[in-house]
Amino acid sequence: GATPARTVRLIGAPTDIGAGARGASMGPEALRVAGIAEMFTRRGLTVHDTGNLHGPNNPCLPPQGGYRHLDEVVAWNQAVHDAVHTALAAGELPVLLGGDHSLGIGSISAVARHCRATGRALRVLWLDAHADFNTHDITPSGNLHGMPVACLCGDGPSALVSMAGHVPAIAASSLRQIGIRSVDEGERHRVREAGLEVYDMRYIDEVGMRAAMDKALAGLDDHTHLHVSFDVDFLDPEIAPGVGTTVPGGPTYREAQLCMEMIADTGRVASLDIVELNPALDVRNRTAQVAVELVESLFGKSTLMRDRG
Ligand code: HAR
Ligand code: MN
Ligand code: MN
Ligand code: MN
Repeated sequence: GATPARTVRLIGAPTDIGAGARGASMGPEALRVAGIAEMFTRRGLTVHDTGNLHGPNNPCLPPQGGYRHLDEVVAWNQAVHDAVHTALAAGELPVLLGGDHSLGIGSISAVARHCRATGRALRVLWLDAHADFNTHDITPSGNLHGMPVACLCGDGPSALVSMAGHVPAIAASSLRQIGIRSVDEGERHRVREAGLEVYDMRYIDEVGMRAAMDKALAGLDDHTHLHVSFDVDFLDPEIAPGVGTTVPGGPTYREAQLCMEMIADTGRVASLDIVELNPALDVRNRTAQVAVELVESLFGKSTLMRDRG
């Protein structure tokens, strides 16, 4: 099967437009300061940093019709979609430096568009404390970073739902959620109804990260495009305090490393989002550094036994 691209394109999207807390807009620069480009170079990849996208400022308004900042979220996601799609069309591996997780709509819509055009299967790994499966009528906040999975699966405002050019952008069956431990009441029913494959913290506690990841990664073939959407609040707040919505009881450093290493072992990672990093809430850029260390494992860094150089 085709090997994923060896050139990484860094795409900064400095916005917190879909979040409740301000500050994820500083994520892209914090990741650069933590050495994300140098890390990819160490992994033997060519890095093409195309700088930051532009979009509307955060007007900090209350929800309207169940959405906060819908027009602005659409504008940012269109910019992300276009940049990610351009990178994929150029044979590069897009790495979205968020920004809040609403940007997963644009990013994964572009991936879905690309997979459809090239006849590839898609698997999306959603690493997150949250299911992000809310809709306008059940959201407790109106924040669109709590709705990207719903939008991608076809439930949401038309401008977001149709961004891939086909609706739904992805089948619910192509998704695996890992690390989930905060699901709102109405959201829980929707997750069950849609039959999402969720490896929540209870499951990981009971069987361990290894068995959970074996299941989440089952059924990939040589042509599967593997997209990783890494919401940094996936991690336990003890190791990742720099996020807007911390939820205790997440994966430890070692569990997260194993998760990333097992994904790397598939050799199929073809696109990545790093989202929800909030430098305003971080301690000396520690969360950014942890994120970079984990992404290094996601791209094949391993300890002695399995090191591939
Ligand atoms: N479930 C809550 C809501 O919809 C909080 C969502 C927080 N989302 C993120 N991304 N931080 O996962 O408002
Ligand atoms: Mn999220
Ligand atoms: Mn989250
Ligand atoms: Mn509705």
